[in-house]
Amino acid sequence: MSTTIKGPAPAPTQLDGSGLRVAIVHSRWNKTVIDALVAGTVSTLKAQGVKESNIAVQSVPGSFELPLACSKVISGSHVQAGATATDLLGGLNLGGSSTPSLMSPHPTSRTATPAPMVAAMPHQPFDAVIAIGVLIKGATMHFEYISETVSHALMRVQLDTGVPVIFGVLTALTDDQALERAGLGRGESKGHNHGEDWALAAVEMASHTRRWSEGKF
Ligand code: DLZ
Repeated sequence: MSTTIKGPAPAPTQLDGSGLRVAIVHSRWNKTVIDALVAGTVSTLKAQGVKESNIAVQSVPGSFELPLACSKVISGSHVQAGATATDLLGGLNLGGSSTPSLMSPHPTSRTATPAPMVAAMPHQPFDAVIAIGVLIKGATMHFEYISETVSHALMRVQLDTGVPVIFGVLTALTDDQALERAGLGRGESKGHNHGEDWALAAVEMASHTRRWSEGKF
């Protein structure tokens, strides 16, 4: 039996991720730990009902790159959703216009049925983004500067965009601390994969944000 009082309590209501679209943006520094965290995140998202086709995984070199990447992924998904909506309307040929769409693989063969590529295009922006990085303290001040900057910047991205950005950046003082937080501990206990918690936080915050945006409380 666990003796710790740490950790998140379960969400007060049942979570349903089936209508959500989620992006994972991860760095590639300390890849062993990153890979385990991303795997834990993806499997818990799926367990919460998020469809595999609605999970996008993008990578960047290091944690310092995460805030800009998250910001661009969010804005790009709005562009993508807008383009899909416009193209679908074009595909329906409502106004009788024969102007071909640039997004169609077969622009001249448009009929009332949208082309397959267009039908497969995501039509909704991301409901949440999970930023995953692993910072491990070294001999210099790099760790302090990057941890501080990235934490503030990720908060800014979520407040500026209104899209939940889940803070999946481990700031570990040792390799062992990082491994334990990815369920890869070398000691008696393997620890706990924090990616699972981040996935739950993403589904909960995405659901809340949608509801709150509609004025429902
Ligand atoms: C440079 C650096 C160092 C020293 N340590 C880490 C780390 O532990 N985790 C991490 O994600 N990234 C590290 N980086 C790379 C920076 O985040 C960044 O990618 C580079 O400084 C280029 O902007």
